Amino acid sequence: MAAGSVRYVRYILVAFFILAVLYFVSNSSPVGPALTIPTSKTQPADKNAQPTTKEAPNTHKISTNYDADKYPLALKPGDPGWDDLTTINSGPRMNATFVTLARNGDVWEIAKSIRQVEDRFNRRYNYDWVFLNDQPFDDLFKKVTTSLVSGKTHYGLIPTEHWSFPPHIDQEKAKKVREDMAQKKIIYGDSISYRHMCRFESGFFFRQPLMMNYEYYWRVEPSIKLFCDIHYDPFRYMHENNKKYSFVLSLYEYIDTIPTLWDSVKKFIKNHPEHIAAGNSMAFLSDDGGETYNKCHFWSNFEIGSLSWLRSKAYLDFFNSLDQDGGFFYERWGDAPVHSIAAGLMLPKDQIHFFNDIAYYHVPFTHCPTGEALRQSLRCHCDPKENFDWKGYSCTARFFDINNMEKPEGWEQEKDA
Ligand SMILES: Nc1nc2c(ncn2[C@@H]2O[C@H](COP(=O)(O)OP(=O)(O)OP(=O)(O)O)[C@@H](O)[C@H]2O)c(=O)[nH]1
Ligand SMILES: [Mg+2]
Repeated sequence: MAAGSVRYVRYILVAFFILAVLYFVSNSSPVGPALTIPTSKTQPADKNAQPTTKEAPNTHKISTNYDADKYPLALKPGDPGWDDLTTINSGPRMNATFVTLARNGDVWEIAKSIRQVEDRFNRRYNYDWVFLNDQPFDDLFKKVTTSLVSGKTHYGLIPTEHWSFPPHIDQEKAKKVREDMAQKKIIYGDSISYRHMCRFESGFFFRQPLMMNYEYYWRVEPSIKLFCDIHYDPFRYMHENNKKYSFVLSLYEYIDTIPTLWDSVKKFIKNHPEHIAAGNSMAFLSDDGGETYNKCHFWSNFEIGSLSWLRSKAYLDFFNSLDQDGGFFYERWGDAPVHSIAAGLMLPKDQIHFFNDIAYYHVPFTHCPTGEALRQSLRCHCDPKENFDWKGYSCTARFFDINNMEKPEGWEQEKDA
């Protein structure tokens, strides 16, 4: 071969090598340093990320700059695209992920949840799924979940600082509380790990490195059920309607787990009036203008929400203030009232959404959409008698009332007998 041709071939090989490196870099998982908000797309690798076992190519571009009219959301029967539940959705994708906190032993229960989420929604959208654990995930967990998720899967190990007692907690006092709660037979009252879980879900899941580059999350727990088809992308609904938090079930909290939570909240309101939103949902949380808590909260085992809201100064100030007061350990504060009170006070009312058409079960409550025609058009398999929305122990009617929303036809027949 002539010297000129050899040089030519060498140029081609070098160009090919550069292209291969660029391709590899642009397709690697989004990771970032713990506890920092990303400022650029290129970030150091996450030391706690476990190797991803599948990198399914997401063929649909994540975009916030799209023509929504070109890809209408199929919100109700008859809308364009309503009848298409088989092809991959051609619309844009949000920067969003499913997220699950689980133990290795939860593998078969989370497998059931994933199967339902995929069958009813994600097989047409292929969103990613982040799994988080305080112990390393084992191969079985990774293999089973990766085989079920249609998008990319990522596995993260939670750092000890996010799953342990902060230094200001008095261990003796916390131990005594657990013993007292065990005597009173308060559910999970004697559990340390449950408390770490609640504190983690309240203050840390959204700033794990694997979560940092996402904008929206959808929380999924083991053993949940989805009863109806989901005909549109709820992440897009959140984005296009400027929603920051959403729920499907709401109820009253067990007061023995949060006796002083509202005192801490009032202290926060006093110290940080700048974080309290105009037009908030105080009326959902309190019947006396904020003096006392009525215990209403959104059930956080299902959530679709904005990660940047949770990472905002307002939310972090709120979490840090509660954490400092110690109620995650001196009582048994749950992440559900913590998220709910934060959303209720620091978001304007219209940024909280009730997903009526996402039918859901987590033991022991069911959200089954009211109205036979709706249930049939969504091909639901839930028993409407099980619907919790309008029962006496649900707070959903209150949510409708404070937002001047009309309750669906037939709701009165679903009240307590
Ligand atoms: N890695 C890890 N995950 C946990 C631990 N405890 C709970 N979780 C997860 O945290 C979430 C909430 O825990 P659950 O035990 O479901 O709590 P719950 O929903 O209040 O109670 P249940 O009625 O038992 O479902 C689930 O996704 C669990 O898999 C733990 O110690 N380690
Ligand atoms: Mg659960």
